[in-house]
Amino acid sequence: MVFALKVETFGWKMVWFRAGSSATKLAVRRILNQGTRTPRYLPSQNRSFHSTLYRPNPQSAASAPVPRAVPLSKLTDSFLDGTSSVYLEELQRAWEADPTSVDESWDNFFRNFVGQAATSPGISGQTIQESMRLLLLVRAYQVNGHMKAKLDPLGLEQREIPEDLDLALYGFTEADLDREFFLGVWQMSGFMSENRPVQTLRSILTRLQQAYCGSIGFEYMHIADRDKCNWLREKIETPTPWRYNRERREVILDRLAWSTQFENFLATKWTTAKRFGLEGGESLIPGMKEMFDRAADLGVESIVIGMSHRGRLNVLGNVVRKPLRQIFSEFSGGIRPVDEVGYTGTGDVKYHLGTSYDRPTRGGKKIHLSLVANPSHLEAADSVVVGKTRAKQYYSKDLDRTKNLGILIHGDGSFAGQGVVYETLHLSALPNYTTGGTIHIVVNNQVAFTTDPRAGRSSQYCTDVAKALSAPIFHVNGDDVEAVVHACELAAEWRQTFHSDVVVDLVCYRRFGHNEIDEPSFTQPKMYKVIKNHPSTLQIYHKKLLECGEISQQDIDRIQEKVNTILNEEFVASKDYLSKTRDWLSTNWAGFKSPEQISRVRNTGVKPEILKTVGKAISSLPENFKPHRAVKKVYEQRAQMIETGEGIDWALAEALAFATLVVEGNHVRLSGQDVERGTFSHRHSVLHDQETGEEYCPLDHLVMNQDPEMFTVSNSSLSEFGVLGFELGYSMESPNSLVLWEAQFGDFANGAQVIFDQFISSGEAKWLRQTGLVVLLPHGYDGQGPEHSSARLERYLQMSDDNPYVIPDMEPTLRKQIQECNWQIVNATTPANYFHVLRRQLHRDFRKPLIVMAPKNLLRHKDCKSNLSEFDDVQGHPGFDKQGTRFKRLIKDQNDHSDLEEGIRRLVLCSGKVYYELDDERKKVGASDVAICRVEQLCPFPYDLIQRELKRYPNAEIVWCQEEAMNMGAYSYITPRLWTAMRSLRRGDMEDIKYVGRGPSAATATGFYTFHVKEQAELVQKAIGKEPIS
Ligand SMILES: Cc1ncc(C[n+]2csc(CCOP(=O)(O)OP(=O)(O)O)c2C)c(N)n1
Ligand SMILES: [Mg+2]
Repeated sequence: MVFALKVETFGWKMVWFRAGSSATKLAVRRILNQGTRTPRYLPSQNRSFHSTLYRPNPQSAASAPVPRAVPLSKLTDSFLDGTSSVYLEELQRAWEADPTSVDESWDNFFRNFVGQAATSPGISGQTIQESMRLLLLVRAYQVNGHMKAKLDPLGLEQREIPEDLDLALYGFTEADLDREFFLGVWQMSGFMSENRPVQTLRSILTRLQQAYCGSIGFEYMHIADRDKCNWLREKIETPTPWRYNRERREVILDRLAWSTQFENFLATKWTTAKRFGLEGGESLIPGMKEMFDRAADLGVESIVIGMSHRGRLNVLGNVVRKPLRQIFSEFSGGIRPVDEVGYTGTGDVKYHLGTSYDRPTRGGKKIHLSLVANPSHLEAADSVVVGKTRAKQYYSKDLDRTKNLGILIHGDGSFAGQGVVYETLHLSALPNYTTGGTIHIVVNNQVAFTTDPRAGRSSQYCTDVAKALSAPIFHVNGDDVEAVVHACELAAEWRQTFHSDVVVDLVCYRRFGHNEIDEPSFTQPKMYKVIKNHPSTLQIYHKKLLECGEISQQDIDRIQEKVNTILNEEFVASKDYLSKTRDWLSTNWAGFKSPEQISRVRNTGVKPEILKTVGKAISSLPENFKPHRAVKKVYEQRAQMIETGEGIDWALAEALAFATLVVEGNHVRLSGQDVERGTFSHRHSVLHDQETGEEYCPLDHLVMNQDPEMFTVSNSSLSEFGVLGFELGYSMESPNSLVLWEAQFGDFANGAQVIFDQFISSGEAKWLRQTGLVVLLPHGYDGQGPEHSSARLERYLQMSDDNPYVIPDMEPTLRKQIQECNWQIVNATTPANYFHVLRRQLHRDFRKPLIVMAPKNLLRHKDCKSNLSEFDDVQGHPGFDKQGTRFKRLIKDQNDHSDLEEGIRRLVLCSGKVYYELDDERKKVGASDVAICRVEQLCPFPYDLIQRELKRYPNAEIVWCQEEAMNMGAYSYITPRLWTAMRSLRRGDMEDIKYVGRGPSAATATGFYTFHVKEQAELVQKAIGKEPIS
């Protein structure tokens, strides 16, 4: 009999492969694969087939093994290798000797398959082929049931239903529907669970359809983890369909009414205003609110939300609870905020603004909600939200990441189309970037502006990108508000259970045009014909509730009236509403100065003894640690530099800046591609033991019991847009941190251009949110070709908002120049100056982004060294000038010039590493009548120091020298400002500014090294040479 079973099974398999479609073959292959991939998640004793636990049987404990049921998928998988048949034989022999010695499900199995008397008359005659087919049928629903789900509220979707959902494919007919089948499978949940092994085919099919083909389409079988799939099956394949009670339904109704009436109200009061309404997708609001309530029940205390235009005002008003009167007031003309300090920035359109609020939840808890401000650029705020969430987790010591949650609302077009979605998703499981899962909701209105999905994406669903991350995806019909709520709750539960991303694809429609004054029928005539006659989600829900008799027309009217009354009251109150900038500032930033309030310039020098102590800590390694030979040498040299106080190089200066900030209690975080070692092998902030591979980061060992995250340096994923956005979001959460992002080479930063243009350069002006983010952009012409030379300094300078024709108050006690400017751009040339500019970021009462043209060859340049005395705050030391030790915005000539040098024939102003080449040339030709000054801070322009130098050299020809092409570098930025500085001293006109540098060029640099050397030599010679510059 055992032999017969084996042959039969094998025979089935042959038949199957002959008859099976490619889809079913794929399913079989998946089953087999899953069988081999998942064991690493199983408890160890269950890993192998042969180690199945036996149930002790008092009578036959010694003789017969007591097996547990074996997953049938495993049986199909391993029947071919013979080992399982041995096991089965054993099992069958044990069962024949004593049917109670095996697990109940096996008892059932053998009763049926070996033709013994069945306990249930209906099961008799079930063949092994039928079992297998039934399993595949269930499996097919799990995999592809969503293809048959009723997702489109408009009923326009034309999807081909996969043939593997067809009963006939499995050889079943009508006649089989009332037969009972055995289905119990070990370590499976839901339908295949061993807890409900026997069911009629009809009931299996009905429940499969209800579970997988109703208003929610579940996509999760791409997840390799068996436990996660089982968890979902447990929730999906419930014995009876889920249902909300009357009380819950009333809450859902109320929330849907708010969502719907809010849009209606705006539509009637401001008929021609653009608001990017939610009509057609109103169930988003009850969905989000119920999701938040569930999340709060499960421990979430704070939620950071990111979303674009669609439904944003509705979310702001109804979910985040921005005062309705404020929203209405902004609609009526966007009154500029006024408050005691008066700074207003430029403001932004109403559907970009953010806000935050503490909201009571259904369960009686409070949850903090913040909606981040965002630009028009779809999806650009994704990683900003995630970064902010991660920062919240750090500051609130949310170690298991269950208290702070990030939620992103997407559009269907943008989710599928924008690359930053993928870049953000890929941060989700990285140790230094994970937030324990983001919940994504796609407001899938099946159109993007005027573009249909078939023209807008190549994937079946707009959410397919998330499958790469093994995120479950719940597609849900937006017209079934209860299904939306259910999917949203499930998403919250998933996130709190598995700490990973999950997607709710809310399939809805857009009742009007892209915005309210747009005509959709130009491009989607058929769709809009259907929409015209389609009842609203609220009307559909009213009907459903009235039909089931749970809610009366009076209840409905009461809710409607209440909502309308409040909307009207708020509208009246909006007329007198005066917005305050306070509404925009978050609590962590209390006490920080707006550009209106002066923040005193502070010293950034550090006490010598602290420098020595931290210097030692960051240059020593544990005794038994075995670094790479070359790295060991680097560390020995660093220790030597600290010891002698001489020759401190760039990397050590940076480490000293980080270390001193950390010991002062600040959080420091540096991220970017390969930043741990440093692209140029100079940083070595994380060392690797050459024998054990163990890592050691000296900056993690500065203070006793240092929180390992207090100093974070982390290689990032190979993304600019995603990672820079993340760090920006991170930096905005708290001012007490130095957050840095480093580009591998400066020009790669243009992959993150949106973050520079839309956020870093203009975020404060638009949204009154400060950030002290530091961006390190390796820059400098050293012959490596067009793609590795330029960080495109000109672009950052061009976006600077300091007025080129107005000199602001430069008096040290009154100077607010940096506060008033949108960002700072520096090209420091000494390690000490780099140290001070980093420290300056935190040693002030405001925060301002800092763009650093970071060096490459200066990292090892013999002259690019500083002494420790330039880092300290000791009077009389070289770094200490009249105001103490600070970042030098301009470094004057190093030739010990007096206050008046009438014999200097030329003043060469430059910035960055070309200085060292100019200085070399000057030494070479003995041009002591040439002065060279370094503009270390390009933006805002150091008018005071430039004028000081102009006065020092009254007879000098004024030259701007740069190594970049004329249409690049700082030239265009410098010229009008230098002229303004000269003009007020009557030192000449625009044409008196002489240019030395490369000519205009399309590419940033030559690809030929020899040509580079020639060009470089020529420009340096010209700048120093005797010939007047034309
Ligand atoms: C990066 C970017 N490109 C283009 C646009 C212009 N734009 C605004 S809305 C929109 C369509 C968005 O479609 P979808 O993501 O489906 O959102 P919906 O408006 O349908 O809610 C486009 C192309 C934009 N805002 N951002
Ligand atoms: Mg859309």
